[in-house]
Amino acid sequence: MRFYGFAVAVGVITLGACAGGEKKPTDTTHVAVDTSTSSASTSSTTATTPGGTTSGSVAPAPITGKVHEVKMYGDAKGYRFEPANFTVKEGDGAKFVVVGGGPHNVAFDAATVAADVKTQLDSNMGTDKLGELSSALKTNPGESVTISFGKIKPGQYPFHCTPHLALGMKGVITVQ
Ligand SMILES: [Cu+2]
Repeated sequence: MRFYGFAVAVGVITLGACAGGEKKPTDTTHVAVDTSTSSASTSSTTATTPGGTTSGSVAPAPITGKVHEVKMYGDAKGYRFEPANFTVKEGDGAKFVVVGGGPHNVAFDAATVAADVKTQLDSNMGTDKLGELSSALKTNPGESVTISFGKIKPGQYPFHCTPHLALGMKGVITVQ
Protein backbone atom coordinates (compact mmCIF):
# COMPACT_ATOMS: atom_id res chain seq x y z
CA MET A 1 0.00 0.00 0.00
CA ARG A 2 2.77 2.30 0.86
CA PHE A 3 4.38 1.54 -2.47
CA TYR A 4 1.14 2.17 -4.30
CA GLY A 5 0.69 5.54 -2.70
CA PHE A 6 4.28 6.39 -3.43
CA ALA A 7 3.89 5.41 -7.05
CA VAL A 8 0.77 7.51 -7.43
CA ALA A 9 2.49 10.42 -5.82
CA VAL A 10 5.43 10.12 -8.12
CA GLY A 11 3.06 9.83 -11.06
CA VAL A 12 1.36 13.05 -10.05
CA ILE A 13 4.65 14.80 -9.65
CA THR A 14 5.79 13.55 -13.04
CA LEU A 15 2.62 14.74 -14.68
CA GLY A 16 3.01 18.04 -12.97
CA ALA A 17 6.56 18.32 -14.16
CA CYS A 18 5.55 17.43 -17.71
CA ALA A 19 2.71 19.87 -17.69
CA GLY A 20 5.04 22.52 -16.48
CA GLY A 21 7.60 21.83 -19.15
CA GLU A 22 10.61 19.56 -19.39
CA LYS A 23 11.07 16.77 -16.96
CA LYS A 24 13.63 18.02 -14.54
CA PRO A 25 16.70 16.02 -13.67
CA THR A 26 16.18 16.59 -9.97
CA ASP A 27 13.81 13.68 -9.52
CA THR A 28 15.34 12.74 -6.21
CA THR A 29 14.51 16.11 -4.82
CA HIS A 30 10.98 15.88 -6.09
CA VAL A 31 10.46 12.48 -4.56
CA ALA A 32 11.86 13.65 -1.25
CA VAL A 33 9.66 16.69 -1.26
CA ASP A 34 6.68 14.65 -2.30
CA THR A 35 7.09 12.15 0.51
CA SER A 36 6.62 14.88 3.04
CA THR A 37 4.01 16.63 0.98
CA SER A 38 1.75 13.64 0.41
CA SER A 39 0.43 13.54 3.95
CA ALA A 40 0.28 17.29 4.09
CA SER A 41 -1.59 17.46 0.82
CA THR A 42 -4.19 15.08 2.21
CA SER A 43 -4.93 17.40 5.08
CA SER A 44 -4.70 20.51 2.99
CA THR A 45 -7.19 18.98 0.58
CA THR A 46 -9.56 18.50 3.49
CA ALA A 47 -8.98 22.03 4.65
CA THR A 48 -9.34 23.43 1.18
CA THR A 49 -12.68 21.71 0.74
CA PRO A 50 -15.04 24.51 1.65
CA GLY A 51 -15.70 22.91 4.99
CA GLY A 52 -16.53 26.22 6.57
CA THR A 53 -18.93 27.19 3.87
CA THR A 54 -20.49 23.80 3.49
CA SER A 55 -20.81 23.18 7.21
CA GLY A 56 -22.19 26.66 7.66
CA SER A 57 -25.16 25.72 5.56
CA VAL A 58 -26.64 23.38 8.13
CA ALA A 59 -30.21 24.38 8.81
CA PRO A 60 -30.85 26.07 12.13
CA ALA A 61 -32.57 23.82 14.65
CA PRO A 62 -35.61 25.55 16.14
CA ILE A 63 -36.28 26.07 19.82
CA THR A 64 -38.66 23.37 20.95
CA GLY A 65 -38.40 23.87 24.70
CA LYS A 66 -38.13 26.62 27.23
CA VAL A 67 -36.60 30.01 26.48
CA HIS A 68 -34.26 31.16 29.26
CA GLU A 69 -33.94 34.91 29.60
CA VAL A 70 -30.54 36.40 30.34
CA LYS A 71 -30.06 40.09 31.04
CA MET A 72 -27.06 42.02 29.82
CA TYR A 73 -25.91 44.80 32.08
CA GLY A 74 -23.29 47.47 32.17
CA ASP A 75 -23.58 49.67 35.22
CA ALA A 76 -21.91 50.55 38.50
CA LYS A 77 -21.76 46.85 39.39
CA GLY A 78 -19.92 46.07 36.18
CA TYR A 79 -20.52 44.49 32.82
CA ARG A 80 -22.24 41.15 33.19
CA PHE A 81 -24.75 38.55 32.11
CA GLU A 82 -27.42 37.65 34.65
CA PRO A 83 -27.48 34.77 35.07
CA ALA A 84 -23.98 34.16 33.79
CA ASN A 85 -23.99 30.44 34.44
CA PHE A 86 -27.11 28.47 33.69
CA THR A 87 -28.33 25.16 32.44
CA VAL A 88 -30.59 24.43 29.52
CA LYS A 89 -31.92 21.27 27.96
CA GLU A 90 -31.14 20.41 24.40
CA GLY A 91 -33.87 22.12 22.39
CA ASP A 92 -34.24 25.03 24.78
CA GLY A 93 -33.34 28.56 23.82
CA ALA A 94 -31.70 31.53 25.48
CA LYS A 95 -32.77 35.11 24.95
CA PHE A 96 -30.14 37.67 25.90
CA VAL A 97 -31.70 41.06 26.50
CA VAL A 98 -29.88 44.37 26.76
CA VAL A 99 -30.70 46.20 29.98
CA GLY A 100 -27.98 48.81 29.73
CA GLY A 101 -24.34 49.49 29.08
CA GLY A 102 -24.42 48.31 25.48
CA PRO A 103 -23.32 47.51 22.95
CA HIS A 104 -23.28 43.88 24.01
CA ASN A 105 -23.27 40.66 22.09
CA VAL A 106 -23.11 36.94 22.69
CA ALA A 107 -20.16 35.01 21.37
CA PHE A 108 -18.75 31.54 21.83
CA ASP A 109 -15.07 30.84 21.64
CA ALA A 110 -14.67 28.55 18.64
CA ALA A 111 -11.74 26.83 20.33
CA THR A 112 -14.02 25.58 23.10
CA VAL A 113 -16.75 24.23 20.84
CA ALA A 114 -16.36 20.76 19.37
CA ALA A 115 -16.12 20.83 15.59
CA ASP A 116 -19.27 18.77 15.12
CA VAL A 117 -21.27 21.13 17.34
CA LYS A 118 -19.82 24.36 16.01
CA THR A 119 -21.66 24.22 12.71
CA GLN A 120 -25.04 23.67 14.29
CA LEU A 121 -24.52 26.24 17.03
CA ASP A 122 -23.36 28.83 14.53
CA SER A 123 -26.43 28.15 12.42
CA ASN A 124 -28.68 28.32 15.49
CA MET A 125 -27.43 31.85 16.15
CA GLY A 126 -29.13 33.06 13.01
CA THR A 127 -27.69 35.30 10.37
CA ASP A 128 -27.41 38.60 12.28
CA LYS A 129 -23.80 38.05 13.27
CA LEU A 130 -20.39 39.65 13.50
CA GLY A 131 -18.84 36.36 12.51
CA GLU A 132 -18.77 32.67 13.28
CA LEU A 133 -20.29 31.99 16.71
CA SER A 134 -20.52 35.71 17.36
CA SER A 135 -23.83 37.56 17.38
CA ALA A 136 -24.34 41.09 16.22
CA LEU A 137 -23.92 43.91 18.72
CA LYS A 138 -27.06 45.10 20.47
CA THR A 139 -27.02 48.57 21.94
CA ASN A 140 -30.46 49.70 22.99
CA PRO A 141 -32.27 48.44 26.07
CA GLY A 142 -34.78 45.81 25.05
CA GLU A 143 -32.82 44.62 22.04
CA SER A 144 -31.97 40.96 22.23
CA VAL A 145 -30.14 37.98 20.84
CA THR A 146 -31.89 34.62 20.83
CA ILE A 147 -30.00 31.39 20.43
CA SER A 148 -31.48 27.93 19.99
CA PHE A 149 -29.88 24.92 21.61
CA GLY A 150 -31.74 22.57 19.31
CA LYS A 151 -29.50 19.67 18.22
CA ILE A 152 -26.71 20.94 20.47
CA LYS A 153 -24.92 18.13 22.22
CA PRO A 154 -24.78 18.13 26.01
CA GLY A 155 -21.74 19.89 27.34
CA GLN A 156 -20.44 23.17 28.65
CA TYR A 157 -20.37 26.16 26.36
CA PRO A 158 -18.46 29.20 27.63
CA PHE A 159 -19.70 32.45 26.12
CA HIS A 160 -18.84 36.10 26.40
CA CYS A 161 -19.62 39.60 25.25
CA THR A 162 -16.99 40.63 22.72
CA PRO A 163 -16.71 44.33 23.69
CA HIS A 164 -16.62 43.53 27.41
CA LEU A 165 -14.73 40.26 27.56
CA ALA A 166 -11.73 42.00 29.09
CA LEU A 167 -14.05 43.41 31.73
CA GLY A 168 -15.20 39.93 32.66
CA MET A 169 -18.54 39.83 30.86
CA LYS A 170 -18.78 36.11 30.30
CA GLY A 171 -20.53 32.98 31.44
CA VAL A 172 -21.08 29.30 30.81
CA ILE A 173 -24.13 27.59 29.41
CA THR A 174 -24.47 23.95 30.31
CA VAL A 175 -26.54 21.94 27.88
CA GLN A 176 -28.04 18.80 29.39
CU1 LIG B 1 -21.15 43.62 26.95
